[in-house]
Amino acid sequence: MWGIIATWAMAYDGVLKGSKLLIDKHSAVDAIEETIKSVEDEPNFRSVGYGGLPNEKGIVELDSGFMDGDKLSVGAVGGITGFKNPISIAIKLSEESYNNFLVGSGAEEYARLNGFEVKNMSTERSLEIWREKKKRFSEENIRAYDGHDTVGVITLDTYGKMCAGTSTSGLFMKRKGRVGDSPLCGGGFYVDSEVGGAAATGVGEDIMKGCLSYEVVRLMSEGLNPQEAAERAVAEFSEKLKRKANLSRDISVVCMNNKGEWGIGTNIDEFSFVVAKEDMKPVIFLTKKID
Ligand code: SD4
Repeated sequence: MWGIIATWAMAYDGVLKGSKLLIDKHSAVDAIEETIKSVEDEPNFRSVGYGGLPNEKGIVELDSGFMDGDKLSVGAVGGITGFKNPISIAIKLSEESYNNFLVGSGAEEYARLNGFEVKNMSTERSLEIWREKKKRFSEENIRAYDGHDTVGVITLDTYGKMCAGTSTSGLFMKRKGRVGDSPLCGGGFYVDSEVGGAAATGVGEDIMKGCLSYEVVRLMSEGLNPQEAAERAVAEFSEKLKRKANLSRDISVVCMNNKGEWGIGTNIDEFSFVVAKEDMKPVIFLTKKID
């Protein structure tokens, strides 16, 4: 059995590419890299990779994380600028014995030393969105940080290996140096091939408080099926955040177990995600709240 689940409809083409690799018996690592790179490379997806949402200074700072569920190895970059594919750098970092999570100039130096492709990740469009927002900020009191999505992916290969990965430009107009949940193991992603994996999207400041991806995998390890695990983790944590901190911001999670069964949890009305499996062509799903 092989399988992929990914957050947001923008992952569809990437999931197609990743599926082809899994059908050809490539590894879960290759499939996740291909899937996420495809989203990073598309300038029209404005919250991931090339053409991503700039920070308050107009700079595209990117976060990405990767985990190998066989070895439990993790690699991540936070606030990296000027490199084409943060996911590939995160994967490379997961192979190191120390220094697995690098941020800012340290991550950039590592990428340079290891020959990763340099690229200005701003586009005319991303700068235009930023200029427009800046202007409106000074004219009216609009809410910062709207409009952000992370690609979060879980892959299962025909050998039973599972991986988890994320990539994002984070919250729009975020403070310089702000790092969200996406590169945080346990928060933005988690995977253990003996159980399954999960990846999150939404407001990182909230997701990280619940170690949400780890919690979903933990619930699966206790015997819940993926749908029950994802639903329960998001519902219970959303309720807790509301009760303790009066917070009710966006949180969604996708997950898959090592049999290729999948699930999602969300506290928003419309959440899209993509699933492909050995016995199922890639499908985009959209949740719809029924009152
Ligand atoms: C972050 N979790 O940087 C990311 C953003 C995101 O849907 O996923 N938005 O906080």
